[in-house]
Amino acid sequence: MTGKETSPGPAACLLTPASSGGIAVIEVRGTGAAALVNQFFRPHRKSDWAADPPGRLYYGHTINGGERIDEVIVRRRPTPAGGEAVEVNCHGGVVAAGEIMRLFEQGGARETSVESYVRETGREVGCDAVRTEALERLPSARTKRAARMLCDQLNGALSQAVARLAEKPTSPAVGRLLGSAEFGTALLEPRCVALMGRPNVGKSTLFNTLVGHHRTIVSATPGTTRDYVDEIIALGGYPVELIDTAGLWRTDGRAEAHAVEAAREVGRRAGIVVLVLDRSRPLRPDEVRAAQELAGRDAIAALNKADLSPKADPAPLPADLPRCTLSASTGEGLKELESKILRLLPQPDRFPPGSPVIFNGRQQHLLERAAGLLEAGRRDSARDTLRDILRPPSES
Ligand SMILES: Nc1nc2c(ncn2[C@@H]2O[C@H](COP(=O)(O)OP(=O)(O)O)[C@@H](O)[C@H]2O)c(=O)[nH]1
Ligand SMILES: [Mg+2]
Repeated sequence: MTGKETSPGPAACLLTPASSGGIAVIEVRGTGAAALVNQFFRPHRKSDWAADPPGRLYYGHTINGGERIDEVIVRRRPTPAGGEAVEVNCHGGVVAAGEIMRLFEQGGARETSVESYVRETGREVGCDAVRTEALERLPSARTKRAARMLCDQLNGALSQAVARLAEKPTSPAVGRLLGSAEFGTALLEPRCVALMGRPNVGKSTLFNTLVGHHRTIVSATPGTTRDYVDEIIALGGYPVELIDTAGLWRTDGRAEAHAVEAAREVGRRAGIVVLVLDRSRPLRPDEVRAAQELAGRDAIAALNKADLSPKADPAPLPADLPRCTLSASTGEGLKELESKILRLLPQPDRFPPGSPVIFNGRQQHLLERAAGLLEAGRRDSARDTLRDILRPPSES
């Protein structure tokens, strides 16, 4: 954002996604919004729509010179701050809405993103910073639980908790609130879960079963899926980025060394590693080495192909590496793997609906700073810092 957001002239925002759909909504707002739309709108019945009181709907067409562009319904929207806003409902899809956006830009409107539109709306209705951030983040929530958490914060759960803290700041209370940051982050930033293992152990099959539809190529020929494939799935209310690490595991002469390297590499990149093993064959030394490399980390050994008769002896696997047995083909044992993964994520029952939750780095950073100030006995500065969490974003 530049510091010149308050520049005069209306801004146009496509509020609906630029993809196929029944209708699209464009809002033009700021001084001169109605006059701008008026250049491109012919109401069906002759009216002085731009001068009428706001709130009424006008049916007509958008026009470019003499040419009709689309059939639209236009409404002037009353804004809380007494500003000007015009909503244009046109046909959906990328073409109609795109053409109208271009017309408005030719007429002098600035194009704004949905994010800055939402931010401005928050400011307009007098939201504090935290509630505005919740409003901004809500459209990109990936799971129901994430959306509900953000709705709670939009309704003031975190704002009230922070305001109470600013009145009476104590280290334990600040610490408790900080404890919610891990939950907030896990709901909004997908944790990576990487499936690793030798070719042909069933990584892609497991990936597809978990994703619930077939995006990767499943093949009986080892090493067919070379590309790194990922997909966001919802697991127990958390968004999780599932990664199929096909191709990372080399099986040439230095297989064991490569397995260790691969485990390290995947471990660095992924939050959680699922080491997939084929239970219908004896374990190989490189698999045991990879398992040892992963012990003590956020990792799980998944003994796959449980529908076939077992040939693998799991004894050499490290005792502290959680393990489960499953069949990616039949889905048997999948729930157990999922619950093992969920055990590595924050426990949601600590945050029942309505709980205040820290959900971004800015809030966490300021809360940590307040904690530090309290430790140092600087209570007044801690109060100011806590109030900063709620301070509406400046015109920056
Ligand atoms: N019987 C059985 N076959 C499986 C299972 N999981 C995968 N496979 C088969 O094992 C072969 C290799 O699977 P794939 O997912 O491509 O392994 P990747 O190389 O690790 O990605 C394919 O023929 C799969 O159908 C399972 O749980 N049971
Ligand atoms: Mg594969």
